[in-house]
Amino acid sequence: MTTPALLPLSGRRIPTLTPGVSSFPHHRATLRLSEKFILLLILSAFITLCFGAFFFLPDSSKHKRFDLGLEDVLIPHIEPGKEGKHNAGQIIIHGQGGHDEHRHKEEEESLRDKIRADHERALQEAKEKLRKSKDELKAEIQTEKTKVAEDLKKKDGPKPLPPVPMPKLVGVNDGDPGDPDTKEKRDKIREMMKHAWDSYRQYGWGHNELKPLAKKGHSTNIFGNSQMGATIVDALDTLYIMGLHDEFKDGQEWIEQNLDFSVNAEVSVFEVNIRFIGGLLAAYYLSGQEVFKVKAVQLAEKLLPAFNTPTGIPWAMVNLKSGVGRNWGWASAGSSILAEFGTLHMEFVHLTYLSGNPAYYEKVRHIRKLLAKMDRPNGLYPNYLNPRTGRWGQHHTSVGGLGDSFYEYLLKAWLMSDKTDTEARKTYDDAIEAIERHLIRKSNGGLTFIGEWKNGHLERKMGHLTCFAGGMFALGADGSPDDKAGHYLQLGAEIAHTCHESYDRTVLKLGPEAFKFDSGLEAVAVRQNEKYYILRPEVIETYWYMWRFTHDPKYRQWGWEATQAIDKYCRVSGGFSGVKDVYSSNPTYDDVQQSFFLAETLKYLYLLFSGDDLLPLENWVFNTEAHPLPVLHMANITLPGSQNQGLGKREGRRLLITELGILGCGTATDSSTEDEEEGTETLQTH
Ligand code: DMJ
Repeated sequence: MTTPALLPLSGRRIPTLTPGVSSFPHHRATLRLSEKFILLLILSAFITLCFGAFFFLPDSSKHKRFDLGLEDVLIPHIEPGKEGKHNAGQIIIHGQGGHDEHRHKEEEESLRDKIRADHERALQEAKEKLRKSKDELKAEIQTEKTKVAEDLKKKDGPKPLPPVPMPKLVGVNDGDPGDPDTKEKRDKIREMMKHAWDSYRQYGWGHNELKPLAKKGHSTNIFGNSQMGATIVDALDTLYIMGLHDEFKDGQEWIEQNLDFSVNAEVSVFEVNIRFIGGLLAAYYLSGQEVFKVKAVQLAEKLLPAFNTPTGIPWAMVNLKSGVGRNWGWASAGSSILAEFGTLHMEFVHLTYLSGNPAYYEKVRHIRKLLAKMDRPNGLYPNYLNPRTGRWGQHHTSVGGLGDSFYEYLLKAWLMSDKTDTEARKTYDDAIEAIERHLIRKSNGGLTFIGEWKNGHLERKMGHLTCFAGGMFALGADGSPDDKAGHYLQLGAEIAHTCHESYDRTVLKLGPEAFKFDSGLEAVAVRQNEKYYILRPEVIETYWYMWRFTHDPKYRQWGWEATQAIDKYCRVSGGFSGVKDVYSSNPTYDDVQQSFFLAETLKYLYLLFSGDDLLPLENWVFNTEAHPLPVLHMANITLPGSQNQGLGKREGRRLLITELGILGCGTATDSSTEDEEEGTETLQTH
């Protein structure tokens, strides 16, 4: 029996206690009003509760989910055999759709394996890190930092380059030679340029180079697996000075629309610098088109991570996307190459000048300072330097491959600075003095040659590449110490003569890659793999410099011989090709039209048959890929707002130097940093 405990006391009747009789009446006909109200309240509360339960309590599937272990809910499901391919973050809930126990276990096992493998990999990486030297770790961290900084910069969008005073540009076109015969020859060279360009345009457009026989694009490992139109960039300034304006425009358009450096390609820092940055800078100065300057600076930024080594000597190669650098596998003991890290100065000074970013100049200045502190065996610079230890590799010295343009850039740094960079001039003079003492000899037949120094022994062999040195000696004659200008001009003439002999003693009248002065041999190649000619410019380059300094007609005559030989033996319907044996009357082709054929060989030939007013040497310095860069004469520069107008040459120069901290002269900002000092501590001198 239920006790009506809920009834209010006021409603209870106290029954009389009569034994055997019920205390309460069995029924009552009606409820009181207050009782009715309370009952209604209870009923409505009950109904509300039921509704609430229906809508708000979790359904059964949710209950099921809560029943699963935490691991099942939070760890993404990895289907066996599909590791690494599943959608990142996609969560598959176990326990649904009837997964059986076996599958569940397999998945757990696969997860554990993955976690184990991850741990092992992390452990391995940690061990490798520990094995690396402090300096290498520092360099790696620096690379990462640079990358993060670059990514941040990218988010803000590219910063516009600051306006800088433009050097007054002298002699950028025409150069009419005057007499009709020379003009005809010059026209022929222009026609050859057009054939080379048109063929590339038709069959190799956008590729780095051209295969003129296969009639398709070509590339080599110096450009990685990129398709960066090396021929277009390398050829631009030649097109410009030859007045091939439509072709120049076509090239410019391709660059505007297609030249992109965010590519996953491992490229040669040296080659990209001399061909691309040099080519773009020259195109900018000649044409005034901003796009070339912007692209040059963008590309240069991509090269900077190559300098993140323990010593600051750059790697030979860098991946343009990741910024990871390394050296050529063939180089002595992991070394960087003298002619590569020593051939950046001219372009990097201009990059700082045009971008206002001191980083470029600091990098090359650091290299120079580091080299200045090192001992040099017999006063010579070995071709190999280890960027980790700062020690020389093998003691090989060459004025040809691996060494050549290092010496060239010392002289040209001085010339480009309007002869104020006297440190560069002194370094050049000392180096050439040691080279003359140890490497330059006369053959039995009276030919002056430059041999190769290998561990204290002179190899009596000269490379085609070494032939550029005739022009370099002539260019450096003025300003040489002890009034030796005549001597150096003479030395230039002797080298030009020897190199001409190397051409003249072949069947095709084209020079071999290397030639000997030994065992009765004079200026001829011996080994089969030294008999090729790949459209190289160095001999013609020397003819041109000798022509400019002497106006001896034999240089034009020799240049014309070479032009005819190239046109006769290297020209094919799809362009120009190198030949494999210059001693064979029936040579085979190598099927490559090198980009330097358009940048250098044809440009030097064209200049040889032009007047001296085209790109005068007082105003222009040619980089090692024949890209002309202006001398930074302050007298010729008008600053915007004309702060320095009316200033004398000296004051004007001081202003430029102080503003930019460049040109390595006494008044320049000293950019040496603590890092630099640290870097040199690791050096071992011999
Ligand atoms: C060019 O790329 C440059 O002249 C470089 O300095 C070495 N030689 C090649 C052409 O022979």
